[in-house]
Amino acid sequence: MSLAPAVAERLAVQEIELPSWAFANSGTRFRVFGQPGVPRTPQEKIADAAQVHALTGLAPRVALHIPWDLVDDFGALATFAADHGVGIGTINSNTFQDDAYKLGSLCHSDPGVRRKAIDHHLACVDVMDATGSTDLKIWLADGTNYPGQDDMRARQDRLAEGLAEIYARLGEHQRIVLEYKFFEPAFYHTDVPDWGTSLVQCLALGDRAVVCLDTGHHAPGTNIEFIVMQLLRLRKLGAFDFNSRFYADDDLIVGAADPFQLFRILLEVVRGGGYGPDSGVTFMLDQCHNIEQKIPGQIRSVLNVQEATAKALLVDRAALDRAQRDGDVLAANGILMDAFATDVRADLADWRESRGLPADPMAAYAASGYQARIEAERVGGEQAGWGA
Ligand code: LRH
Ligand code: MN
Ligand code: MN
Repeated sequence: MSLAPAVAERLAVQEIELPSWAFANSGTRFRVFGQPGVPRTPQEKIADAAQVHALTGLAPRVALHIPWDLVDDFGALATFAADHGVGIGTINSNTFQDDAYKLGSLCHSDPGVRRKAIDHHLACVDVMDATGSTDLKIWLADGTNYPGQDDMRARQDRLAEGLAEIYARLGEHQRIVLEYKFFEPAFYHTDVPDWGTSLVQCLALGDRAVVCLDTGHHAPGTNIEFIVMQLLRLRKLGAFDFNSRFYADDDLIVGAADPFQLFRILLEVVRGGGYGPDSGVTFMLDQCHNIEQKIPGQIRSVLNVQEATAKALLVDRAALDRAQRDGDVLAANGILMDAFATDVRADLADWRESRGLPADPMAAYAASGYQARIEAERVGGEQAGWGA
């Protein structure tokens, strides 16, 4: 059996951005674990990400986090990336690692702190201008730990005001993607805790403000594919941060904890027109590889997304529509499960080979000698920023 031409064709347009921070040292709240050969500079992170793309054909862009990836000349960094066969993707702002932001950033009660946070985002747009990036991803650690600590309503108003100033600075082809997260690091309330809040803030801004859905940012049992459906229906889903979780914001390998959930999410993505380069939906990984090797961890991750996508594309839509119209519950469910249970791995290996890629990218990386080379060449790799 081989992949149907229609499926193969659609898989060929898949693009998944890699986060630069996935390649650097990371860990938990309790310990950052160093690994030999990790990148010391943004350039080395990009070089590692380029390996993932070279072996899978799936990851043509690298997302940056500012200031983790600060360089003097971002234009030169974009050229460096292009020389390595990749581009610069989403620019992620960071207002969670500065003492000034202890009580918040865009939502802080002190106008001076809000000014600093807004200016940081304006500087991120300068980076986008230099790199050609189109998306400014905003995730805020803002929130409170204790009831009464601050005025939730005033914080929401300050947020709207700050976002409006940042939005006004965007170029015509640039967007804000506003990420939500239900808790952590704040535990009583979070200022952008859910897709509804993100949506409401984005609607107030305009067409070029859209929601980012990080798959790890929901309470256990949340029907994430329903959120995907609703945001696509409203044309307000802008991006995914893919990862997987067992308990909280685990940042584990996408598709590792719950491949069925990933399949269901991708099914709604395909159903709702969120798949492909012109859909307006950016696929990105947001992961850390604390105990496993980083480059193979990223290779496995993009392959997991590809595999789940292939299965989602396999669903017999016409048969499903018929079963749904007929109210045939078991037939409809069976059609989905047939697609999910299909083992597409051999077909995907053939498909890769037909495109001049290694059939088994994990094995190809292990055989490439790249890991031994970076371990010998690089000493003193840097942290992603976690626990720094
Ligand atoms: C927050 C988050 C957000 C950050 C990233 C490093 O938990 O998901 O996207 O920018 O982690
Ligand atoms: Mn995220
Ligand atoms: Mn997260």
